[in-house]
Order: sequence, then structure tokens, then C-alpha cells
Amino acid sequence: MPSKVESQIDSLREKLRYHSYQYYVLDDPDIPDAEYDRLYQQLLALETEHPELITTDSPTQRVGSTPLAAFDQIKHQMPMLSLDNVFSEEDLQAFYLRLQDRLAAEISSAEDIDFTAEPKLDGLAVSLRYENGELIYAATRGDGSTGENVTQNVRTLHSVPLRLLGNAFPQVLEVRGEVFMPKAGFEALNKIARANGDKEFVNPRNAAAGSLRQLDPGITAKRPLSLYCYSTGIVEGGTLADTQYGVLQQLKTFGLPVCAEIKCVTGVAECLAYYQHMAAQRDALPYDIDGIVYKVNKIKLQKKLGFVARAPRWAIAHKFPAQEEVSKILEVDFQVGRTGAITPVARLEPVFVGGVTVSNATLHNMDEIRRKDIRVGDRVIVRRAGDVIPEVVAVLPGSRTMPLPEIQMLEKCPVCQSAIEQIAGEAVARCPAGLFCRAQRAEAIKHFASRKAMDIDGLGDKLVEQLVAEKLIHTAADLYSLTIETLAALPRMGEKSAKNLIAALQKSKNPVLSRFVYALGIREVGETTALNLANAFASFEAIRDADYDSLIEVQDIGPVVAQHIVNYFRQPNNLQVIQQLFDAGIKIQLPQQTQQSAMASSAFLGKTIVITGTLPTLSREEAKQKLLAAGAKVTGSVSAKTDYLLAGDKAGSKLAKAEKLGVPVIDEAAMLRMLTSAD
Ligand code: 5U1
Repeated sequence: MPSKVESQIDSLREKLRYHSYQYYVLDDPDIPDAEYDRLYQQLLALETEHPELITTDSPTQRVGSTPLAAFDQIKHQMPMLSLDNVFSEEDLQAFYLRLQDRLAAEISSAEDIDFTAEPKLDGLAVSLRYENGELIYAATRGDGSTGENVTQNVRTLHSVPLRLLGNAFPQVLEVRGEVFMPKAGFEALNKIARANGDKEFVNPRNAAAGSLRQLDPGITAKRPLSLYCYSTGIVEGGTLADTQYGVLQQLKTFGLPVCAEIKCVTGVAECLAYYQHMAAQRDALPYDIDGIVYKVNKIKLQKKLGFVARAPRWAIAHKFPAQEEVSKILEVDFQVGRTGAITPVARLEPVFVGGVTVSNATLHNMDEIRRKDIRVGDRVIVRRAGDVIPEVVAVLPGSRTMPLPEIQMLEKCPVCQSAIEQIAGEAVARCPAGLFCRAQRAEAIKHFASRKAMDIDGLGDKLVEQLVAEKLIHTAADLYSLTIETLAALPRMGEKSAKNLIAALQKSKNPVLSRFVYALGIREVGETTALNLANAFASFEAIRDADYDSLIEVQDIGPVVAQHIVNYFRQPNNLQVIQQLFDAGIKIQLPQQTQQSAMASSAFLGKTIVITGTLPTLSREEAKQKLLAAGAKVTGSVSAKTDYLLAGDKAGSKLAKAEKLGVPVIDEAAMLRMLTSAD
């Protein structure tokens, strides 16, 4: 008869195992973390009081032992198999035909073979042995016959049960699976390594392998490792399901983690559909996979098929194109992006990676080059994942046989020769000549023309790209030299659109100061910053000539933005484009002018106005903006304090009320007249 304390301990352990399974295996916690911690602390307290009741399968005993001097060897009672690979549809088809051949006596040729289709995780294969539900040991695959005893390390993985759930498991159960590091954990681990100045792991697989083969389980415990089980080894004292899929479902019920993406498929076509589906998902999955494993689903057929050498005939790995390969850096060039970012690019010996031949890979920025210590002549690991730009991940360890010079950043933009700007604390160097630099022209002009900048109606992104590609414009100033004839000759551009665009360009020539400053596309100078600058300096010349000290005095402008502004106006090329804009007829309306002309002499200055009904040409919002600019207050309801009711069609109750109160009613034409006659 167990004592009260023993029962309490048993009950707490059972609860903790269950909740740990919900959390780490099913990813579906059903109690808050704080509640789990409370149960854990209760168990810990009881075990501290009664150390004689501590068992190795207790949830408190995951990280127990002291560091090992070396790993012991464990002989696998049943060998750990490897898989044959196929890399193409044809090879898969050939595999399928071989199966049909060998199974001719079991299934008719008209019958398609059932498989499980499983993601092939990029990690480290392990075998876990459970006896009477308790984890006895965990071993790496090693050479397939003998592996290393990594029990102390595997015990630290929260998704690995130290004791199986329920009691329906076989007496002896060996499960095989893959230990891996989820992508998010890998990123977090490398972030810490970067912060500590430690060496980073090249990829999640290396990180998983390095973490599992730590002699100090305390280190492994801090690494975000996971496990997915995919098959069994020795099974004694109990039976399992008669299909691969059924076995995996059973493992789940024992509390073992199994990948949720595993599916049953029939015939080659469904195998391929699954492969394509997972290939498309690959980058979005939370873990790295390097292919799909198809396994004949019926265990009876698996037994019939047997093995060749160390691989089963009933399974095959259909590999994705490798995402990492080795190449050599032949040269480093610098590219100017559409926003001026200068990116070092490695020119490589061509290499087939991620399904394409790659001869250029990004090196990101100079900080990355220094951190990875990359030099021209190095043999490097190149990665191309999905549609992401290929990148140089690391120098191949031990491959540099002679000293090589460091890569240096350029001083001048390779496209426009403007001095390259590198703000302290920012990793990316930039060419600040937005409107002048050929590489940035189209982006800069799109921004210049955009609604919140110069608001050039009819000048969309496509048209800007077309005008730049046809070399009809080189800078924003060239927009103002375009003619109706030139524009009308463009594909998909009629005479009417051309005329409208010329009119819109004409209309844009009198921007208010803040819009003009925003339109220049100075780095990190958005609408609000531009408005603050306009309010603080009141003239374009004053902004242009402002020094760093006066700029950081302006509301919301910090050191980085101030430096961007100073650098921008230091560039002769930028000043040249601005001059060209003025020469083209741009005339900035200064804040005082705008407000004074619109307000001081306005018939609406200080008046309260209500707008109602549908106006003939303006939207109510447009009318409101005009009235606000003229110094009016626009309110929603008519009262004795209302000075005017601006009424359009279908004015309704507000009109009736205004008439009743004797509030003067004006229409849109009268409002526009009053606005213009005041100037
Ligand atoms: N998903 C999965 N990965 N994987 C790897 N299944 C699977 N099966 C394997 C291996 C080495 O071997 C089987 C033959 C058990």
C-alpha cells in the first residue's frame, strides 16, 4: 500500500507528464505555464523532503548527471537502417516499378500501392529504448550497428517522455526518430552566440548534432532540440499496428512525438503531389527538411520486400535539391539597390544549388563579411533556400591555405560616384544620391510623384519604370520637360492621358515646403519629419543649409535622421537635381505664404461651417480641407453658432434647421468664389 506522500508524488508526476505531452508533443497546452510550474515545484519540494522516493523517470530528473569523460558505445540490437535516395520523378517511378515487380504475388498490377509520405527531417537519427514504459537509453545511429550513448542528453529534450503514457505499450519498445533543432530555436541560439561574440552554427542540422554530442548534458538542456519518431526497432511483449501509419498513430498515444505532416498516399501520382506540396511549404515549415520519405504502408508487404545491404526495399527518400553547396569566391563586387543600399556580392565558381546554377551570392554587408571572415579566394558554403537570394553562409572550415587580403568597402557609389554614406551603428552602407543615381532613379521618381509627395496624378509606378527604361527621364526634373507628343507615343498611352499627365505635372509645380522636402526621398525623412522641418526652418534654403546641431533640435529628429539630412544636402549631385527642379519651374509655397494667403484674407477665417448634401464637384472631405486651410472650423451639426451651411444636393434636415435658425446657406460655387476672391 503506497504511503500518502508516495500517492501524492505519483499523482503529480502523472499530471506533469500529461501536461508536458500536451505542451511539447501536441503543442496544445491545456493549463497556463504558471500552473505547470506550480505542480513542478510541489513535486520538487516533496522529492527534496523524501529523496528516497526519487526515480529516474521523474519529470524533475531530466538534467541530472555530471559531465561525461566520453560517450559509451551502444550496440543496436536491431540495426539502424539508412535510406536509398531518388532525386527525380523517373527514379521514383523506377522504384515503384521495382515494388510492383516484387509484390506481383501479393497485389494485382491494377492496384496502386499505399505509402506513408513523411517529411525527411534534417537532423540526427537516434534510437530510444523503453522497457516497461521507462526510457532506458538513447543512442545515436553511429555506423548503424553501434552508436553512442547519448541518454543523458536526450533526457533533456522535453518532447521525449521519460515514461510512456498509459499502459498499452509493449514491454520492450525501441523507437527510431530524428533529433532536430527548429528554425526559430536555431536563430535564437545564433543570436545569443553573436551577442556573446561566440562562433555561430552554420545551419540547424550542425547545431542539433553539436548540441546532442555535448559531454555536459547541462549544455544540451539549454539547446532548443526536438524529436520526431518515424519507426520502431525491437518490439517485445506486445504488438503494434499492421501499417506504418497505424504504428505512428500508436506511438503518439504512448506520448511519443510524431510529425503532424505525415500522410497516407496511394500510387506515384499522390507521392509526387505530396512532394510538390511539401516543397512549396518547405520554407514556411518550422524545421528544416531535405526531402520526403515514402514507406510502403502495410507491414506485411514491408516484410515481404525485406532489405538490400543497410537500406529497406520498402522505403525511399525523395530528396529536394540541396540548399547548400561548396563553391569558391572569385571576386567581390558592390551593387547599388533601388533604395541606395550598397550590397557586397560574391562572384562564385558556378555551383548547382537549390535547383539552379548559382554564380552570384549576397554577402549582405561589411559587418557580415568581417564576422564570417570571408575573403576573395575562399572556399565557401553557398545556400539557396526557396526563392531567397543565394547567400554565402560561411567559409569552409580549414579551406584557406594561404593568407588572403580583407575585402574593403568602396568609398564612392559604383554607379554615380557619389560618396558612400555609412551611418555609425548601421550595418548597411548607402549611396545617398537618390534622385541622381541611375540605380535608384525609378524608385526615387516613383516616390517623388506619389500622392503624399508631389501628387502627380496619372504618373503611376509602371509609367515611371517605362519612362526610365526608355531613357526619357533621368531625374525627377526631366519629368517637367516631357511633352504631350513624347508621352502620347508610348504604348498604352493615348493623347488624352498624355494631356492629363502634362496638366498634372503643371499643377504639381507649386508644392508646399513640407511636401517638396518629403518628395526628395531623404532617408528616413517621412511626411511628419518633413512637416517638422518645414515648420522649424520655414524656407527650403534654411533646411538645405542647416547643420547637424540645429537639425537635432527639431521635434522628432534624432542623430541618425539629422546625419542623413546633412549627408543628403552635402552631395553635389543632389543639389544639382534640386536646382534642375527649380529651373523646370518648381516654386515652393512657404508655410507662411500658404497659410497667410489662404487664411489671413479669408472670408472664412474663424468661421464655423457645417457641410451637408452632395456637392457638384468636390467631395465633402475636399471641401472641408479647403475650408480648414482657409482658417475655418468645420463642425457636424447646425446651431445658432454656425456661420454658414455649405449645402449640396439632398441636404435634408440640416438645411431645414439652418433656415429655421437663419444661418446663411451657401453652395459650392459660392464657397469657391469666396475662397478665391479673398486672395
Ligand atoms: N521520416 C523519416 N525519416 N527517416 C529517416 N522516416 C525515416 N525512416 C528512416 C530514416 C533513416 O529509416 C527507415 C528505414 C526506418
